[in-house]
Amino acid sequence: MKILIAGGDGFCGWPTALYFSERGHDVGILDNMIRRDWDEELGTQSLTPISSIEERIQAWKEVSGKHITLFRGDLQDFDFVHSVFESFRPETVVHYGEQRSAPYSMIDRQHAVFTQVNNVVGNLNVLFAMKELVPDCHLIKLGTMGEYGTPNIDIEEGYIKIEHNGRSDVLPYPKQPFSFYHLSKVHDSHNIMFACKSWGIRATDLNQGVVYGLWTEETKRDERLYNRIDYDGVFGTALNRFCIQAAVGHELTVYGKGGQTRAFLDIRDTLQCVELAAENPADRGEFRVFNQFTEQFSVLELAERVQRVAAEMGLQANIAHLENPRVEKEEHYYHAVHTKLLDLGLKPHLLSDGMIQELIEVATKYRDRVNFNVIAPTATWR
Ligand code: NAD
Ligand code: USQ
Repeated sequence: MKILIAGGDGFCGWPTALYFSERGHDVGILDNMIRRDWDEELGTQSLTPISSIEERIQAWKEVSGKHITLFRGDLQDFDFVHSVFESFRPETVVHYGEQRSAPYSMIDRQHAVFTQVNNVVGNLNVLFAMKELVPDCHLIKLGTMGEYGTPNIDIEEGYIKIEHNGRSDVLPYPKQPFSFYHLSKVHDSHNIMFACKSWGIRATDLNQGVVYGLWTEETKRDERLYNRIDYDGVFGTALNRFCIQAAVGHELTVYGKGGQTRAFLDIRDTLQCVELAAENPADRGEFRVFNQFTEQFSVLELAERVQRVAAEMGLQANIAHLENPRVEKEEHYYHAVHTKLLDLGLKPHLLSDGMIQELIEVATKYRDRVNFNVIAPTATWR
């Protein structure tokens, strides 16, 4: 399969590129490396040292004998996107290439506008390039479970049957996103659904939960292949952050009561899910939605689990209940359906104490790279 990974230098994209390359697919990476600029803007860096994209691709060639093609440029630039699709002619596009931090999108007007323009325009450019150049190509778009918010009813996979005044229809599930970032994903979903209906595009929207973990079989193979992992208050996500905090002796930063429940998955399952979607493409004109996660946890439950594993390792991790910088429910009903990927054959890696221990060990190894000043949350929703 010719597969283009947009955002292929990122946390999910880089291991995905290696995973498909290892399995014999012809892989292209499209990325403008802007994620690395945001590290500079925020005064932070990945906990693990990461090589430049050129070094990464060269190292992969040396380690595996396999070639990955690099397209360095901005998804917002349609001439660039057009030229990539014209020369590479992908059969599958995995689209990770967006600004993905909710706090980053809430810093101020400029960051909110940037996030929505970057994400919505980039995604539209992909859709137009597909329509014009590769109409049979399958778009696998990374969405988010945060599109749905926390309704007081079960969350279905993309659609819900509604009865109203004696009539019924299957309609897109109501959206109550958590941030301007999450809203950009809702806009993307609507644009993709419309393109499928109007142009016969095939698309799968993967509404992914919070991803934890670091290692995949491929990224472990050489130091130059290491993946990035974020711990700062803007890009770091709940479980990864707690493990790193435990390792460096920082209190575990639970926001508010910690009853916020979210959907989670291991990064190895991100790759498995994307592979399952790629091997079982949507039909022409079909807009499929899969809820991509394996388990749900409350934030406090995760902090307590990290605290217990850390204690078994001889580390004392205290839990702090910080004033919540976000506007979100801290106690709520949460039950999201997630059967479609299991039906396709997903074999989940459920959260284990071993995974938490491994993350704490990695963070201990790289503790000198941690800047304590960027751990606290800074962006507020109010
Ligand atoms: P990341 O920030 O590590 O990677 C995103 C990559 O996209 C970066 O390498 C960045 O340089 C690139 N990019 C951004 N805008 C671009 C543009 N205009 N042109 C070209 N490249 C651009 O993010 P990630 O954690 O790997 O997330 C990947 C995708 O998965 C995102 O769309 C995100 O919304 C979604 N997702 C992530 C998580 C998670 O927990 N990490 C959870 C659910 C959904
Ligand atoms: N939280 C804490 N303490 C922290 C960090 C987060 O209590 O130190 C809480 C937040 O308040 C929130 C929950 O943990 O209630 C999740 O926050 P997060 O930062 O781990 O994740 P989120 O902002 O939701 O975003 C991440 C990714 C995003 C993806 C989303 C999936 O950055 O790209 O879309 O997870 S989901 O959560 O399903 O929307």
